[in-house]
Amino acid sequence: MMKHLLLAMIGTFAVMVGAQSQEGFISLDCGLPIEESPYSDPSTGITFTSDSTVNQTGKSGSIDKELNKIFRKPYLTLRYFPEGQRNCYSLSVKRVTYYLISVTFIYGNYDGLNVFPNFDLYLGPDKWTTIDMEGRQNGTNEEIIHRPMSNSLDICLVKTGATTPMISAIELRPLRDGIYFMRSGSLRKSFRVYCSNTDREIRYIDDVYDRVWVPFFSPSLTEITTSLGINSSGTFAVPESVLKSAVTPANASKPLIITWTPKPSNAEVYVYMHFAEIQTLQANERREFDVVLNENFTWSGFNIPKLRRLRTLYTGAPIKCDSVGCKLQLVKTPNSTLPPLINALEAYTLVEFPQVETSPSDLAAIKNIKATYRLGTISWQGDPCLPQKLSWENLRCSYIDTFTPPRIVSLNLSASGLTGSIPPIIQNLTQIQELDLSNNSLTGNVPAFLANIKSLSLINLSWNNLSGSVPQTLLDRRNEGLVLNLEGNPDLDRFNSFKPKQKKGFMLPAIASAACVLVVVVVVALIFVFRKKKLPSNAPPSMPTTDVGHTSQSQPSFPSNKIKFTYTEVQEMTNNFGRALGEGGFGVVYHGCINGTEQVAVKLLSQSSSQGYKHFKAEVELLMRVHHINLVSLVGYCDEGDHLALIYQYMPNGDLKQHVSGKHGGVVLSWETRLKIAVNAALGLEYLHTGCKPPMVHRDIKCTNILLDESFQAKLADFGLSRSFPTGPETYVSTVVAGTPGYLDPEYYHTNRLTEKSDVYSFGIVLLEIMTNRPIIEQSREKPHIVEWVESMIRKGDIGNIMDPNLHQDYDTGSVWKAIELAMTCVSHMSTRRPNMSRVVNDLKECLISENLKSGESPGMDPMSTIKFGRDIDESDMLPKAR
Ligand SMILES: *[C@@H]1O[C@H](CO)[C@@H](O)[C@H](O)[C@H]1NC(C)=O
Ligand SMILES: *[C@@H]1O[C@H](CO)[C@@H](O)[C@H](O)[C@H]1NC(C)=O
Ligand SMILES: *[C@@H]1O[C@H](CO)[C@@H](O)[C@H](O)[C@H]1NC(C)=O
Ligand SMILES: *[C@@H]1O[C@H](CO)[C@@H](O)[C@H](O)[C@H]1NC(C)=O
Ligand SMILES: *[C@@H]1O[C@H](CO)[C@@H](O)[C@H](O)[C@H]1NC(C)=O
Ligand SMILES: *[C@@H]1O[C@H](CO)[C@@H](O)[C@H](O)[C@H]1NC(C)=O
Ligand SMILES: *[C@@H]1O[C@H](CO)[C@@H](O)[C@H](O)[C@H]1NC(C)=O
Ligand SMILES: *[C@@H]1O[C@H](CO)[C@@H](O)[C@H](O)[C@H]1NC(C)=O
Ligand SMILES: *[C@@H]1O[C@H](CO)[C@@H](O)[C@H](O)[C@H]1NC(C)=O
Ligand SMILES: CC(=O)N[C@H]1CO[C@H](CO)[C@@H](O)[C@@H]1O
Repeated sequence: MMKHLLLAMIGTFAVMVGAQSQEGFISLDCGLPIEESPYSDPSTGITFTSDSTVNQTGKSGSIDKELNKIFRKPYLTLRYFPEGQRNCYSLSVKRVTYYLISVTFIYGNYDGLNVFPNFDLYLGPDKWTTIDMEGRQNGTNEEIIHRPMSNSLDICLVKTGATTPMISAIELRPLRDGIYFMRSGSLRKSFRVYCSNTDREIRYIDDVYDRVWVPFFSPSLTEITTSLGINSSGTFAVPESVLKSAVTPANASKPLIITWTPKPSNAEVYVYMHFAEIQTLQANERREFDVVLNENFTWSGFNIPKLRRLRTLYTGAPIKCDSVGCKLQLVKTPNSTLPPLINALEAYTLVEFPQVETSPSDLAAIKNIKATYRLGTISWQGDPCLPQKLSWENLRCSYIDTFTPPRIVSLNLSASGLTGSIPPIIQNLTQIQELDLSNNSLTGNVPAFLANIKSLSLINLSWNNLSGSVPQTLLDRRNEGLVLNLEGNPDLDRFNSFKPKQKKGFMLPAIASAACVLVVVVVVALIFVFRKKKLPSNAPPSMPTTDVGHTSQSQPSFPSNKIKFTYTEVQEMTNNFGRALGEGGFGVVYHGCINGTEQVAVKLLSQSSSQGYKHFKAEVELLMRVHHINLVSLVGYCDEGDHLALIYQYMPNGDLKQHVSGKHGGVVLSWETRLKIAVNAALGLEYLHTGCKPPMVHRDIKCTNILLDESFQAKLADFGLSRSFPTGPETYVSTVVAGTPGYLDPEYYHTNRLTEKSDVYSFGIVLLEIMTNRPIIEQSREKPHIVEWVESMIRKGDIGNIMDPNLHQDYDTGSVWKAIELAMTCVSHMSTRRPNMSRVVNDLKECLISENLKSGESPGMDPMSTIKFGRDIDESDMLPKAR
């Protein structure tokens, strides 16, 4: 019964061509001479352009003339890449949009060698698949549903052996959000078929997304067709022509079985089954069957409505098939008078692309440098740092983990024939440590901005034609250990001449981290002070934890007295604790005033309990170390006997929770304001995770810990549970799981393994909360936890019901949809599938942009304006269940 499904590239029927828009389509005919571009593909009406319109390397070729009759026009020419290991197409795309990406390879003995190529295909920094064309006379095709995370998408061919990589066509089609919903990852197509005993392939213009539907039939099946219309409206937008035929088992009492082997066999499989009753049933007739997929997914007593209307059943949770393969069985129930039926079927496997691309600012800068100097280096294609083994020549990158963008730390353009002046764009490489531009023909001054790149420890400008004087600021940097080589520049002013420093091998770490070390020293000293004071009392000794700072070679220095207050001063500033603002973790918070003007919030620790003291210490430590506009700042503290108090800047607008729930003045925050607050909070968290060394985890992100100042600028508060976490391969294992129920990362709960991804999870919950304004856990709900509840609503197609009714639908659906998707990705069960905070910040900004554009958009331009997901599935009880 199994049928291997190869994309039929031959003998396609002509499709009527309409003037329907191909908006967002990218259709590249590789190797097509530029003068023949663009043209309209006779078989589909799709406009193809030559790949010369996007910049790339390689040479063009044509398949054997003998084969010209069999293949479609876009596949007659190709581009091959005899030079370099990696060659890329860099395509402009809309970020965070789902694309159907299809690449086609037809060898056609273009080189007369009759050797089928074998190479790797990459999508951005990650490997997509291996293209092995051995024996593929009819060529091969790969298709994936993928969401690019930046505005540029690299499709790269990587030479892995003796053969030369080649490609015939690249096609990208933007999809409406919500058709193929994934919390993370991309869907690689196994097959997409419609059940019909023909050889006609259906695609654009029948399918507005240009999905290619190939016919599927077998002698063990019976085909039924209809000439009547079918209502195929709904999320999946399956073309009516696809639904006009269906199959049933040839022997009506046997089940209908479809099997296939996913690649790899242990891949997570996603299946979409499309059903429409196309026979006219009598009153006493009934078609009902069980849908079973490898025993993991079962839908019992499925019946298609008698109306000719599309119904789609899909695997909500991924399924794994066993080594034998996937087996879909449609089994007639005893009550059914008719055999099972199916019209169309799609199967995908999940591919994870976990690697985060090189930092966008570094990427923009290096691309600019490449263009400025017209660097033709063949290796300078695709992502500069990734994959590591293919990183660009002449530069080095730093890598932390797969979800932290790599940074460029060294650029060596020695003897690269550079002319002109040193471009200011170098400043944008903010983490560069070594810059070697020696032995070129650079002219002009030595720019002063080089002194501002704090990370630089080596600058080699020797053997150029630089002139003028050397900026004093740059010369001064040598005192900090900067190695500066300027020899061999005859016109360089010798007035403030430099002496090449002999001090070799001494290099200070970047200033930023030096400052951090200093602060850590201060903190260590502070802890020391606290300990000394606390130990004699009966408070349990709370040892300074080793996970905060470990360097202390210099003299301990004490925090400035300005921030230390006496208990009497605290009493005074709070008017003897006259006005309580609320209860925070481990203590009551009072309103206060310093010098009669500066308003403050004073947290008085209830008891000198071990927990309270630990909390106090952790918070002081953190707030002394870190400063960021989106973190609440510490004005001072009091540590006098048993009196412990923390004094913060006052946040007049209270916490986010009050605002979302309308308990703060009853004013409903608009969706735009909520998004802005989310962006601010995300920036604060991003700073803790990446801007601070060692990185910190907040551990208690929730709406009540996001405070708002007078202009609704959000700041994170309550760092009592915060911890720094190691960046190495080992993760911090905490003995006590702390945090707030509902917000707590389930993975952390089970493993006690602390990473910044736990904060990402909690942040996802915050996002859901500000969208829905519903309790995180509500036992009376069918799905008590908010994540499951939202998921069930998405499946029901009920976006309106997800959002806070107080918003009165005054929001851009596209913006909301992106935010929901982002939140759901943040709350992925597996921490590796959650985005990092930099990505969260970017995505939220994206949501904000589309929300801001809301008023200005023209109707029909917004692909999401009519979104209703899962509309084919009427009832929630239609949801597939995993068994
Ligand atoms: C190529 O396609 C033709 C026509 O469909 C078919 O007869 C032939 O078997 C195919 N060749 C291979 C190697 O699949
Ligand atoms: C198709 O079904 C949808 C409901 O799913 C309905 O709104 C629409 O009017 C129907 N179209 C036709 C032509 O019957
Ligand atoms: C149909 O299947 C049933 C059950 O497997 C079998 O008894 C019957 O002989 C089959 N009929 C035909 C025509 O093959
Ligand atoms: C699915 O079922 C197969 C047996 O058919 C089992 O081996 C496999 O572990 C199951 N996978 C999941 C994800 O439930
Ligand atoms: C099957 O039909 C019988 C009798 O009509 C009925 O009692 C029973 O509930 C039906 N079963 C299902 C699953 O619909
Ligand atoms: C370089 O950095 C500046 C300031 O951050 C920014 O405005 C500019 O757009 C950047 N240039 C490029 C090419 O990214
Ligand atoms: C840069 O490359 C040249 C040769 O390619 C090498 O001699 C030089 O040491 C390199 N510079 C640095 C800073 O590594
Ligand atoms: C400079 O580069 C040239 C080749 O471009 C090389 O022959 C020469 O030795 C280099 N000089 C120095 C000082 O590295
Ligand atoms: C600077 O470049 C020159 C020429 O390439 C080289 O001879 C010299 O060793 C380099 N100096 C340093 C400090 O890398
Ligand atoms: C479209 C585009 O960017 N084309 C450029 C490709 O690169 C050559 C030089 O290698 C330029 O001349 C083209 O303008």
